[in-house]
Amino acid sequence: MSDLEDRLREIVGAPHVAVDEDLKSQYETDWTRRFTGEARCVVRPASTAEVAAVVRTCADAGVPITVQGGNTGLVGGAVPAGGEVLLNLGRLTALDDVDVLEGQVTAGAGVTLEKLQQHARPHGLDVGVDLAARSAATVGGLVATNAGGLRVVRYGSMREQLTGIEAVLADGTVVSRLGGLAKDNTGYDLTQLLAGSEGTLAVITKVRLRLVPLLPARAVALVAVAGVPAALQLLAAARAGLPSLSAAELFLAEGLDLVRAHGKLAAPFAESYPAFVVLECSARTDPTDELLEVLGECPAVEDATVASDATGVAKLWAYRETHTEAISAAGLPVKLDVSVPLRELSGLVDDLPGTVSAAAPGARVIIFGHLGEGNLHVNVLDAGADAEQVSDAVLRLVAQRRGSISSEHGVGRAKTRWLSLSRSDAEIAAMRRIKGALDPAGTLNPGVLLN
Ligand code: 2HG
Ligand code: ZN
Repeated sequence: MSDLEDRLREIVGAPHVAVDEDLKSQYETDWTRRFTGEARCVVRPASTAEVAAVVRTCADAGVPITVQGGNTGLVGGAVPAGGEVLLNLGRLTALDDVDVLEGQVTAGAGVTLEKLQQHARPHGLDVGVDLAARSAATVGGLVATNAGGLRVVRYGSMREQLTGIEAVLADGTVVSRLGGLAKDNTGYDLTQLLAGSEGTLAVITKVRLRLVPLLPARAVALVAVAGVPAALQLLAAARAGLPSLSAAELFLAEGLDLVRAHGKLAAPFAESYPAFVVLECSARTDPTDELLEVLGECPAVEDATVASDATGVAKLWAYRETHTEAISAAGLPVKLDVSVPLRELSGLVDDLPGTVSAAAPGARVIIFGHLGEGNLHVNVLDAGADAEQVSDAVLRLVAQRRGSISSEHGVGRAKTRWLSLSRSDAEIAAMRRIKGALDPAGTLNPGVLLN
């Protein structure tokens, strides 16, 4: 092997540099199986100092780097295009004690969301972000992609949880801002700049996160509604009437059929309905009564089933949370994560099937997502060779309705072509200048976000 691999072995130890295909392959394909590329080697450092040395060594050699956390992304942002050093941060698992006074914690980039939740909860605190990939998704990746998930309606996305960051710049310099000051107006906010930068500006090695009070009492309603307008009517009632509202999710009849077949789940209602909303309330004391009151008064509710015990809650969530795996088991979907203003949501859902079948005759569309943010996960199965046309048609439709071509999954490699549908030329030019200033040689995640 070449000098570069030898130097990387000196930095992280030989067992943590993989060059053989059978050792590299698990890192080279993303969760969707759609995005894959060959890494020159996979390097797994265990500390910030090791990351800095790896980045500096690659920069000196002029070799690009692909940065990877838990590899649960869905837009090809953490897998190589071909020839990069794949920098996997899964060994950065340092986890500081929970700072109960500040209500914050500092975690290494490789700590999984689930591990962080388990760490915070015994202190009566919790992580504001939660999502189905919690057991594998790492906090570094969640911050780098500004992940959203199931509780954005209450606590915002990952950037809202962030109070500080430690990162390695493209030349190997370490910037560290982990003091977690609640107020700190001392110039450009590098922490927030790196949130959602998808590994293109720096390698995030540690994050400092604000925690939220642990709310152990949960009540979940699965509500059958007549369609998206009714779902929105219920959302408005829930926002106004439920101070404990912690999630408002949407799925449709086609998705329900798929998850039921995949997970062998019972029908939630005796009759069939076109659309379903999951409402979750979380509080210190059982919020079931306030949830039932809102459901009882809202004319949009066709039928509802409510649970507040852990098993019942998990059963209801399964109808929504297992969409991704059920779709993946049915084929290789085109995954489009989009959002539109809530007033445009119903029109978009109406237009999607026609738009998709015009682009890919015979394709199936499964639509679900985060109702509170107008965030739809448009999954298209059986698009075959027409995948690119489907993406183009759907993303243009979203742009016409003043929406975003990437709501919470990022741009990755999947959507660079369409960035101008959501960002003006002036914005993209400013983004390129930021990229040029922080990574002048373009070695960090080339081809991701900006092409
Ligand atoms: C979710 O909300 C995730 O479950 C995955 O963002 C979405 O599979 C998808 O398209
Ligand atoms: Zn989602």
